[in-house]
Amino acid sequence: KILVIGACGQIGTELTMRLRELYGNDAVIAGDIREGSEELMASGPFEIMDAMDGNQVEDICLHYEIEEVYLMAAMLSATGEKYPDKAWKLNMNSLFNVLDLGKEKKIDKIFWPSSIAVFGPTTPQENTPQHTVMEPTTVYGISKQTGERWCQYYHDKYGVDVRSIRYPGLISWKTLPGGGTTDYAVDIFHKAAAGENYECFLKDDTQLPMMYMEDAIRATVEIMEAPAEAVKERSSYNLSGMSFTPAQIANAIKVHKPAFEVSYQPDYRQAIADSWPGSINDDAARKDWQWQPQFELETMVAEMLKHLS
Ligand code: VAH
Repeated sequence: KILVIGACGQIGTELTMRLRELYGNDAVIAGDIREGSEELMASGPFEIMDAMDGNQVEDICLHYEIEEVYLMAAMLSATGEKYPDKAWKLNMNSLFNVLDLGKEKKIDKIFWPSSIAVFGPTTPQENTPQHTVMEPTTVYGISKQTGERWCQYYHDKYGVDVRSIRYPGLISWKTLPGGGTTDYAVDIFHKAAAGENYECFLKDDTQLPMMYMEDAIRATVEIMEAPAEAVKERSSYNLSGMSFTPAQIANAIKVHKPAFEVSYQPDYRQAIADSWPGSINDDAARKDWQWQPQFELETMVAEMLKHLS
């Protein structure tokens, strides 16, 4: 049995649906602090739960005889800067709750998402390597960097089979993102599809690593289905789909929506975006578990506008 914690989030929603397609609706328990989409709630077992409550997480795992946990609950970069203590508590306490179940052999396998937010202003910004300087400047980035160190420690010291991916910005249409700096790349499609213009909170030349959700979900399943000995990086894997700037995605949308206009009003999220790399080297994922992205900018834009229009 599988438990997805944070099943109602931007990644969690689509991940839960995919896992249910693969392993059966009743094999995948969805858990979150609040209920999710009608489609998600109708598709299989659901538990209202607090990822920070270790007793509740353990009770649910024992009750449903959970073998694998995908811990998708977190407070993201932008909101984390508004509520630093809450972001740290949610992102770290939830991780220890799940890692400890692995250490106690109550569950067999864990997926935990990291992020390109682990990189900072002193990290090489182009084609950022798997192993490099990481001095993150956001609470979210610090929590992800620390979380990676703990995943490595629990794997090396207690044999916990925890696997992780440093997601770039993720673009999807099924579930709205919450509190991310890369969320502009989702908001822009909702405006374009509605025939409205978009005021972007980042500068037009802010290049960021991005990925279409379809690729991110497939990567998550692929790393979890890989043989344990293939997963050599037990902190977290760099993963890259594409890189683009707001101007580039705006132009790609204009091909479909010629009247669409974007204005640029950078806010506090500009400094967060400036601290992150522009592009990522994911050779390790390609070598160790045969990662291969399938969506690039034009394909993604067509997909997003098709589903949102
Ligand atoms: C955020 N979408 O913006 C998340 C992600 C790399 C960005 O971690 O915070």
